[in-house]
Amino acid sequence: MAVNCKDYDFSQIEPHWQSFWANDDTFHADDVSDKPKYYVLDMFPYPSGAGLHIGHPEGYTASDALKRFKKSQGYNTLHPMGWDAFGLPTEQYAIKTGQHPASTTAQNIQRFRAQLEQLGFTYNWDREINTTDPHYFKWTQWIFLQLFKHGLAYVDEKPVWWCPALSTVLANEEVIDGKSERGDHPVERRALRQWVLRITTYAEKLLEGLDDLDWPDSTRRLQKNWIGKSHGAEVDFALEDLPDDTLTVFTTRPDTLFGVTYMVLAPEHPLVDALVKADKAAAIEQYRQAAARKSDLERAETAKEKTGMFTGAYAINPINNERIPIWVADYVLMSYGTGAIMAVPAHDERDYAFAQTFDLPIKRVIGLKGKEPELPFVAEGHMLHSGEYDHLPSAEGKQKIIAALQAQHRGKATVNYKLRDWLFSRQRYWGEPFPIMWVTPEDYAALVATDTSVFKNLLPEQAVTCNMHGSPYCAVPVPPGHLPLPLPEVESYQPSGSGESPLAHAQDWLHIHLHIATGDTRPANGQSPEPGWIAAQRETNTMPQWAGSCWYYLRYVDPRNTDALIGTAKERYWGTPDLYIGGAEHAVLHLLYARFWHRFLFDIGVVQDPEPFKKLFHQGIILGEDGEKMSKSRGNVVNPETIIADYGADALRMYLMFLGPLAAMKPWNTQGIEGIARFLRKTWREYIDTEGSLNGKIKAQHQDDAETLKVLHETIKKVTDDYEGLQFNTAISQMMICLNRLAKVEQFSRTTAETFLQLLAPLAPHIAEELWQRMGNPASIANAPWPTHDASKIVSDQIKIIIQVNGKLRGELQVPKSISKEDILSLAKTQDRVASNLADKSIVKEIYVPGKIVNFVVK
Ligand code: ANZ
Repeated sequence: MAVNCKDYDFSQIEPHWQSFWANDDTFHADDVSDKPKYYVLDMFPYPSGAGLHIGHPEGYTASDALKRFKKSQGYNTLHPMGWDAFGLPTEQYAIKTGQHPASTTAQNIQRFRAQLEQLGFTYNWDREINTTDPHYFKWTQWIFLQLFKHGLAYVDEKPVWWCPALSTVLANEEVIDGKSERGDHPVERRALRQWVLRITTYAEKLLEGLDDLDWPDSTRRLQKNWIGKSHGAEVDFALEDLPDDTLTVFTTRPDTLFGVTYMVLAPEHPLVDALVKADKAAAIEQYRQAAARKSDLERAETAKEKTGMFTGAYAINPINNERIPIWVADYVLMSYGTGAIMAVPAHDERDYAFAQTFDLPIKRVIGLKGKEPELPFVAEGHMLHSGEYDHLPSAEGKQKIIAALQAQHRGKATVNYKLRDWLFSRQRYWGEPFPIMWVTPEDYAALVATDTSVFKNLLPEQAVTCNMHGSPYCAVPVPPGHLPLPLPEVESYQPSGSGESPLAHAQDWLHIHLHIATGDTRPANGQSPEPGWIAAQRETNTMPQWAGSCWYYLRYVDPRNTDALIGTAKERYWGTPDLYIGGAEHAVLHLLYARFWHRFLFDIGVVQDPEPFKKLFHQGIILGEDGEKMSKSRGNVVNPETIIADYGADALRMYLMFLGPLAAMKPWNTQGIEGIARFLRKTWREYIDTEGSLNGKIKAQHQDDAETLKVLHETIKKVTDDYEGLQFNTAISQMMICLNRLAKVEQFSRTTAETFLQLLAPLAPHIAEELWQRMGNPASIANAPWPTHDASKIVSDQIKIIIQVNGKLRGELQVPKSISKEDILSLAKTQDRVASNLADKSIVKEIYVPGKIVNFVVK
């Protein structure tokens, strides 16, 4: 049923077709099929209270268009949507209003979903997921338990931001310039018990895997730098006062060993206490405490003024036995390499700045082809003032020095990664609870010794342990049969004053008795456990928001499976997404974490491919009309709902794709959307007359003229290629050319009319569907097979000309058939290889065989 309107009334047409697609389930994805599959994935949104912003429909229009296009090409398509719904703003709203985060989340999701439907996005809503739904996070918890069992999860004391005034842990984004965002109170670093995932075990695989991915180069480069593989050496320095100890440093430049003028230990380095002279101990302790209040990021900043203190102790340079003073300074991080460096101020920027601040000697040991470039000189060059190594290229010297040190057992070649293990816990309410219980080492031993225990195959080879209130505890997993472990109800979403998460308020949930054989639990109620039961305390940390988004694309394939994360047959059919579209702000962490989990799931046999996202595309940021970032304070925010009300969803969709290349950053332009709206109204008029009937121009039996057919087939070809390559703006330009042709001729054929609608449908599906129906075709237009172009209709008026000099091939040119002899000859002379062959020669004759060859005869 079409809509009854004479003019292009999108406010009637669009809702009509949106409910048609939903009721008809037009875009249903079959679980398995004989058809080839096409899975296009959007980065799922955080359902914030603010609703959709204009950046959402940009990427989502591209993916929706691609899905519609691929369906017409005969694919079984999957285009799902869900909600990355755990998150800080929802928790803060809960703290402020007392409203349960789950109900806020549900409201926000409803609003988001309605907004997405208004845009004509036909997601596979029967596969919708929500990371905060216990049916979903059961499997997030399950993956964590696999990581735990395989020794990839451990507990460590790690520094977090702590605000004494608010007595709470703060996230990085809640700390601004060393003050709490809320209340502007000072914050400090404080070590808390945290879960950590051993992503570093996967560093090499994550690096190697990048090579085969069809990703933007910049994103691959960012991942590579984040993993940060450095080739270098560990060098052992003897200590003047501690003959039994050595000071080992990591350096990427062993070739600068002769230029070392001081050493630096990180303030946390274990040798500091032993090395520091008594008269300096108090001052160094104070320095150390100040350093503890800074984050690694802050300490590593090159621009920061350098601070440090001399310990009074000396090391011995293994290459020349020089005495080197040892300093403590916070620009050296305990978390990288060995936590100690040999400083070469002549060839390292930070060492140079430090040496200048503290007036330490600077010794040049690398030069450039006999020259002495300005210091610090950090590039490679030739070695100077380096004894027997003088004049060697630094790369060669590096290898020779490593070999020499190795021979004397004073060093060895090593590789270091910047990548750190992943701090995987938060002291928050609104996150996945860890499916972990803590028991005493004695009870753990009893559990391990019980053959009939449900825990038998769930424990890591080495127990995961931690200290709580001064006593040791061992981690026991919640058995998979008892998952999901839901969040407890709490009275306050405020963190506990001791830095534990709000989960610590739920006393009945926290203190339990655990049945050794079955894994059953019940509240401890202050009682001692009965025989067969042991006392346990639940983990109160929750997982970070990253957890749920690490694997969601797998769950869409099999969202209601209660027995497995994903069923094997479905996984074999759907594999991983064929295309992933989302913002470049996720270029590092989300993509790296997801790749880590996916590779792990591959290693334990859950998935068939080692990489989750073979093809990735980032949509560009849309700026305000003033060319600035959209922001409430600037008042330049474009609200999708207003645009839809004024122009319709089709106009918004098309305009978002017409703004410029999808990947480009581009400003919004209100005049531009007017242009698109005109194009849609003009399309309507070519098909529907002012009475609301089919336009008499469209004739079933009409034979289109050659020019019309040429434009049409060019359009089929261009639009098909452009959709495939996500070049929607140029596809639209071509459709405009095609429409102009249709408007110009007196009549055009029904086939042409239908083909044009099919090309338009992926981007402007409502109007295309409406006109398709009014032409008497059954909905949906998406079910009609995609048109293919007829090459013979596109007779090119370009010809290829061969260019010769003295009969030898020197180039070729694509030119219009009608080109004049003068033009082709002068154009030919500008070709690189032609010009070089004409240089210093005189032309005797210029021959042009029209449409074929230019030949210059020279001597
Ligand atoms: C001597 C040297 C001379 C260095 C020179 C550089 C240039 P990447 O490439 O990032 O791996 N370094 C080592 N451990 C450190 C730590 N824990 N904190 C701060 N700096 C550390 O950098 C490795 C270089 O960073 C190492 O090589 C070391 O300085 C420094 F002309 O050693 B180099």
